[in-house]
Amino acid sequence: MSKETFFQNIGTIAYEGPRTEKALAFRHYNPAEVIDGKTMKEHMRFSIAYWHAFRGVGSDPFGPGTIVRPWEQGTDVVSIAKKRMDAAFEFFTKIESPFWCFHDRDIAPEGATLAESNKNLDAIVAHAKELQKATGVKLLWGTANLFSNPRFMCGASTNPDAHVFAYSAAQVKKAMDATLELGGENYVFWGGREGYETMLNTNLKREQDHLAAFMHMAVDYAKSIGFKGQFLIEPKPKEPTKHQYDFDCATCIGFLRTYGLDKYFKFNIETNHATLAGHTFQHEIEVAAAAGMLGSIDANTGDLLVGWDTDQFNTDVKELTLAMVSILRGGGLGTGGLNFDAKLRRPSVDAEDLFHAHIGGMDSYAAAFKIARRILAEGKFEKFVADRYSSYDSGYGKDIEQRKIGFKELEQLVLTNLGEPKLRSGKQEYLENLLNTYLC
Ligand code: XUL
Ligand code: CO
Repeated sequence: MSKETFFQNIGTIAYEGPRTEKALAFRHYNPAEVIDGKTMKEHMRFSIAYWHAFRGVGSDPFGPGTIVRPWEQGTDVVSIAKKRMDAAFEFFTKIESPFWCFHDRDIAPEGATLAESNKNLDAIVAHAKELQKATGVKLLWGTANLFSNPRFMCGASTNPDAHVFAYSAAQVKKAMDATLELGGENYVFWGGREGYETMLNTNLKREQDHLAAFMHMAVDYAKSIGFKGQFLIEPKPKEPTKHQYDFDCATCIGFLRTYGLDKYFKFNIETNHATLAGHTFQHEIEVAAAAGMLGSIDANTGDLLVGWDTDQFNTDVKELTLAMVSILRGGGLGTGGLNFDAKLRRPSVDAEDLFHAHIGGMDSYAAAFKIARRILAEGKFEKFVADRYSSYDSGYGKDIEQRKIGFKELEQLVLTNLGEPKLRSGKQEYLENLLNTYLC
């Protein structure tokens, strides 16, 4: 790593325990703590999102950026990008994050031509490779930005112009090369502007066919270069377009199965995208897990009172506990991780705020992880749910599950034997109180 340090007054964040008065310390995330033969660092698989942590400047539709970083100085854009990356790896190391994630255009400046952009990316990827080697920080996933440049104003692979499709393919090819070069464990597809505003100018069926063709090309290309990482789709229901094609996990499962793509993909579930779709975070995790497609998490949250993607750090231990219960019950995240796709609020202009933000997110997830493990180990909710469905464990219930019985037999059973079902309480309030006994 470069000798210059960028966060001079801040050292490596240490675990100080839940009662510490120190603000720049972990209370629950103890990276070295071993649980079931794995360190907390290995269990949590935290990742820092380059675009927010190192490209976010606090701009919003009403005003420009507020956040000024000392490493953003100079005239040569590639040199600035390298310096920025030095600062980023210093941060990843000090915050004890084992992983990071990027979009191609976050890490390297876009050039005047695709060839120039590719050259810039090559230079920065080489630099990132050295920094990864020096620090041990690994790449969770890479992706391509197919939404910022005006050429993508009507989508990338769903663009009505085949020229834009071709450009998008070329860009994703290069981003996959970069991800492979950096040992990325996954590759993410977020639908960017893959959606539409009005049917007056849109052929929905053709656009969806084109999206599928693009995904098949990506699968073929990954095979051809020997990329073994997991492909992940990141659903989002709206924003920037009114109708995004990758609305939620259920919609994406339908799409992937329709086009014979399901065996190649899992999901990268983002909390704020789940809530924009009118779901809870836990719901999306359960839908993905039920399909065997739980892949990774973009860890953030929205604001209950705001209807867009505010990408905030999530410190709601109750919500995260429910999510962790579903993640652990679903078999964990495999090659995925917990990526902080979250940004500082506009007035959070100090470098220190970047630490406070990630400490809060990491500690909340770590606390949730520990509580969820206790909940599952004690098995009270699992037992309740198992009892609730126990009528399907034997007799005609089992026959229903095994599809050995039909309407006629069931009608006969009700008429001659079963009669009127007895009402059984769902006990929601009791269970909510039980959940609170783990939280406070
Ligand atoms: C956008 C979003 C993206 C993806 C990666 O809402 O979440 O940053 O995570 O393209
Ligand atoms: Co995201």
